[in-house]
Amino acid sequence: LPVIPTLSPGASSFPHHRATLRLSEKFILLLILSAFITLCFGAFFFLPDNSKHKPVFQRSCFVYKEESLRDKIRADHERALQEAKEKLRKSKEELKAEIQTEKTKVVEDLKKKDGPKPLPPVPMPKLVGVSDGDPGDSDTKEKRDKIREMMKHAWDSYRQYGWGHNELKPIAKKGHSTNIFGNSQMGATIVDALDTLYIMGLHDEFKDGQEWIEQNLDFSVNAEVSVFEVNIRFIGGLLAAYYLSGQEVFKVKAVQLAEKLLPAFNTPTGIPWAMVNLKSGVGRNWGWASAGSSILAEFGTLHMEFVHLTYLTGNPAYYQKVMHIRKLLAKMDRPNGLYPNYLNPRTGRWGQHHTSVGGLGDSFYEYLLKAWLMSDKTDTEARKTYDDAIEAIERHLIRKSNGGLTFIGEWKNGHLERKMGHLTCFAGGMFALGADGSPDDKAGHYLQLGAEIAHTCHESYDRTVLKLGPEAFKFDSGLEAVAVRQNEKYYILRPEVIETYWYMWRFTHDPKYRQWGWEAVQAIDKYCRVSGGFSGVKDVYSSNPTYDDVQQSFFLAETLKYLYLLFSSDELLPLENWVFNTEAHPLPVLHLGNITLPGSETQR
Ligand code: DMJ
Repeated sequence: LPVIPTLSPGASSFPHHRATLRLSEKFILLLILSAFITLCFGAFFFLPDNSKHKPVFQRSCFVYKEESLRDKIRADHERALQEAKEKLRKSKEELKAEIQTEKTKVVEDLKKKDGPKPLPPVPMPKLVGVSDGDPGDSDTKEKRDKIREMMKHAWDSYRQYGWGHNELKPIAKKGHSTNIFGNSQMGATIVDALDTLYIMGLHDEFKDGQEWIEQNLDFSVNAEVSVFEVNIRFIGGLLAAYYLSGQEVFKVKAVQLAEKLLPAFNTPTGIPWAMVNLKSGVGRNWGWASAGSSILAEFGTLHMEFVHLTYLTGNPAYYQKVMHIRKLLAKMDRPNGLYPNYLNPRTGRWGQHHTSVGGLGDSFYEYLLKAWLMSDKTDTEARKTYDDAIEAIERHLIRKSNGGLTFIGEWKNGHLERKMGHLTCFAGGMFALGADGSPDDKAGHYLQLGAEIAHTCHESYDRTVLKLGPEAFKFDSGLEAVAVRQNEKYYILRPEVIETYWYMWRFTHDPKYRQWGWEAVQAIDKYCRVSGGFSGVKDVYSSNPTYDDVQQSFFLAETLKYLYLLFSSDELLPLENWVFNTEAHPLPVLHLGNITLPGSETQR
């Protein structure tokens, strides 16, 4: 029998001249290592948090401080799962639109690599009436000073307690925001207030705002914002600040922001989504809107700002987007000649047949008229569309109450609801503004209609305890111009009634409009003013109102601006030369008879 040599145990059994391991040895080591890792992960994820063994494992696996890693992995998994679920739920068109958005983004990113292109020099339109607007008599001047002081109080309070936030909570004395701005902190009040500060001659405050914008206003944020609100408040606000002050920064910021809104138009029809994520460019609609629709007053309130953007940048895209919307609407059937508030951006079909001159419809009509005015009355297509729309509205929505008050109701599937919103009160000013140029020489008729709406809306203020108007008021069951439901009794510092007083004042110089405006100033100062700014109130029929604790940015952009203009001379921002966007940001008339906008050659 051959002698089998005995092996001495231990190290000598491994020849020490060998520097590398054999394959089988490597395999065993790998096995041990992976068993160890599996044990660590198992203990990490599957042992309950309260297990007494868990810390032992955690220590031995050197992952003692890795809690956040675990949470991150879990969150990533959940997010991926959620995204996959959402993708599955989406229609083919939506997915296509998303892919298009991604593509546009890649192209834009590539473009950006070459650095931002400088904006082309374009002539500044003729700016008339950027003046003090001294009203002349001392009484009016005193009243105007009071309004200026209110603006300062609103601004200073925001400066102190809400700076950089979108809005202010004047009671809690801290920042505030709503879903229209997503989870962004974009200083909405600063941008919205700039031109009011400028017009009022509050130069230090204006400079402060400008500095904040230069240093902080950044749109590369992962926030899902309302396209409409961002357009009217931010783009409108920045453009007006640019035209008034001539400071380039405002133009540059407006254009940067506008680029971020463009992906919202990547829908099967070109009707934009209501919301867009500024970072990803993904858009969607409000969950509450009928049949997944976009809203008439939202996609129909882009024209003024977008035409100015094309003018200032030379980029035809803005002009083309809004003209595309106009053309699409022109081709559609309108029930009873009316425009429903809802339009589905996937199918191009109307949603519910509801028509309103208040919320959801309002500024669509306003922008038709203003597109015509802003083009130096050359955009006759817009004027004609406005005239036709108003004619149908008069026929179906405008009525006189038993008590003789003219009101504009809400059309719901062929039935007229005898209710008017505070928002609808802007229409008095719109009718007056559109009087000149109306068909069949009906100028007198429309000025009269404006006066009647102003009167009705004043009544809605006068019939309350606080002399401030409710959100909505009825005209039936013997009740006229008063709110019936508790949730329609609030006043949130809205401007529409004062806006109408101002337009009526400019066209008639009837002293009652200044008197009504002054009543509103006194009521706001008495019931809405608090040490931390101005707040909305929850019930205008209660002598002891509670506050809603929000100082809306439109209070500074619109309410106080219209009041200030009401007590200024007509030389300040004449209506022949300036058109106010729906957030009261003045934009100069573009003499489009002499200018060809890029993109317009192919459209007309
Ligand atoms: C403003 O943001 C604008 O006037 C908009 O058109 C609708 N209403 C609010 C203020 O009430």
